[in-house]
Amino acid sequence: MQPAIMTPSARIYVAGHRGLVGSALVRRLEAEGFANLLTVGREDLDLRDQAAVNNWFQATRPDFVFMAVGTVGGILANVTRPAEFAYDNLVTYTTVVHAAHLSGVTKLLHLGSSCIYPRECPQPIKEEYLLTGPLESTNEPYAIAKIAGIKLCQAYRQQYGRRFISVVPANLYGPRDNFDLERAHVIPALIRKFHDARIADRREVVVWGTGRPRRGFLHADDVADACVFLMQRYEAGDHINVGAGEDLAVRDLAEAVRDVVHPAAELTFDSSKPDGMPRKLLDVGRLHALGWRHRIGLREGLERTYEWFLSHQEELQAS
Ligand code: GFB
Repeated sequence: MQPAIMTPSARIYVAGHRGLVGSALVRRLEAEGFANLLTVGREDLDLRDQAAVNNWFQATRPDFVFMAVGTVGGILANVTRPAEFAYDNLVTYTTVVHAAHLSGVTKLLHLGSSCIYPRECPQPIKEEYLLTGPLESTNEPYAIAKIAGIKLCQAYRQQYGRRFISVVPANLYGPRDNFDLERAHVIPALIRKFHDARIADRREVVVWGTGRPRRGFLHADDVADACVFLMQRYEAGDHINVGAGEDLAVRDLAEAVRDVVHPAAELTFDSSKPDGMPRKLLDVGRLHALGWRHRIGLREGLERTYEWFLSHQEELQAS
């Protein structure tokens, strides 16, 4: 199949443009000179409303869709709001994929998540391990919605010949992340905790869990770069992993954040909090074979994210 190339005048819809990945995609696409970016806020379009989504697609006629939208959060948010994570995501992926089909979108890219793989997966995790074992319980509803998104894309490919693809990123972080401790993933949560401790002239910082789980991280600008790359070149129905090909223990991550934000701090581990999956390191062999590699190392990415956090204090306090 010939790749579907995004020309500079292509109409490109970034669903979720205010989020971590969506905002990175908008920055990336604007920097590349794509002039017809389409975005719409939740106050103007409820993506869980199929009729409204159909009407919006018919009116705006996107050629390409980056489905970077959804209800997301860290381990605690997944445990406390499983119904929202299931309903919002299952319905949103369904409405967007179906409307994209009805309106004849040229190509759509769905963003999965590394939590779709079985809890006890061999590592690094290859794409073919999907649905080979039970999921991690702390994020099962969210993972099932993400898997449903992948299967929807495949079903519309199979039945209608649609060019709908899925990418599965590592744990993401970067500017515009959620720094609210109830909702945050581990990196923004630790930035917030070390920052607050530094401002209060306090040394102790509490890290959830045992510190032993291992995670692979990828900066939002890198995932945006990979998504644009794959939109232009990847035509297969199988989902594809996107990551840096490296992981580290939460303890080592906490020490790295400490070094950037509050070097005098001391770590305490609260093992009453869940660890989640023991390890999530994506195998990125397929992606590397296509010629893509990440650019932003963890230390640089943490520094850039902390700079963003410092320069957006007012915005973060208002939200
Ligand atoms: O980033 P995180 O919430 O997501 O947590 P998951 C990663 C690890 O960091 C877990 C530990 O072992 C946490 O216990 N951790 C330590 C902390 N301190 C903190 C803290 O202050 N806040 C947070 N949030 N974690 C999510 C899934 O899993 O990852 C989602 O629930 C999704 O479904 C997302 O896949 C990418 O990697 O455990």
